Amino acid sequence: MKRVLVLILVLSCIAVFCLLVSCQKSINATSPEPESTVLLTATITQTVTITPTVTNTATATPTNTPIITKYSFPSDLEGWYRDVMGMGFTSVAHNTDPEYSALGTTGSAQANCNFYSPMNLGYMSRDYSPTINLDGKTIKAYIYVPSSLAVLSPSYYAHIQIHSLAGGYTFGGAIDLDTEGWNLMQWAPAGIGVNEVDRVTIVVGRTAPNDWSGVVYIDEISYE
Ligand SMILES: [Ca+2]
Repeated sequence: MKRVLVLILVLSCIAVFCLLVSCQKSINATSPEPESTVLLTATITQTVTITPTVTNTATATPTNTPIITKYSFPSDLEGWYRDVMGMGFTSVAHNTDPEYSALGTTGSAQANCNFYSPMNLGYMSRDYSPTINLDGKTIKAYIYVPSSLAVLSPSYYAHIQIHSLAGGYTFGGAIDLDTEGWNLMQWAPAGIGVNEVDRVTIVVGRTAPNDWSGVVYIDEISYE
């Protein structure tokens, strides 16, 4: 009888042991994984704005462009053009023939002319933007008169004309084109708008209906 009780007790212990092992396995199976250690790396970007130091060196803004004191036309028309306000000039081209270049210089402006009513004026102009200041300046220009023009009576004339928004059109320095060869016209403009000139024009015109076609040359236009 004792042997039977001992056997039962041993079997019971074995059963309890097995039960405990089984429970431990179950607990391990449902336990959460240990939390990971997250390493947070903060990236700090710093934007640095550098503000330059501004030194105010501004001076008065000029209202006029620097004056080109002389147009000698060595290689082109230097901004001068046939102005449709005076269509007696049918075109203006660059001349390289030294015979028709004033004062022994190279090149001149060649104005091709056809004067017939109502084409009584020929204009060759140059525009300025910004304006130029001709106050106290003398404008000079040479014009070559061919014999066919010089013999006309009454003669043709030439003069210098300026334009400004303030003063409109003003002209001076008129000469009669009655002498063959190079002729000088000159004029010291004055009055309203002379310090803000936006256009200078060399004008050829006539006062009588004596038609003429041919060529005049213009050279050495200066503001001094
Ligand atoms: Ca020239």
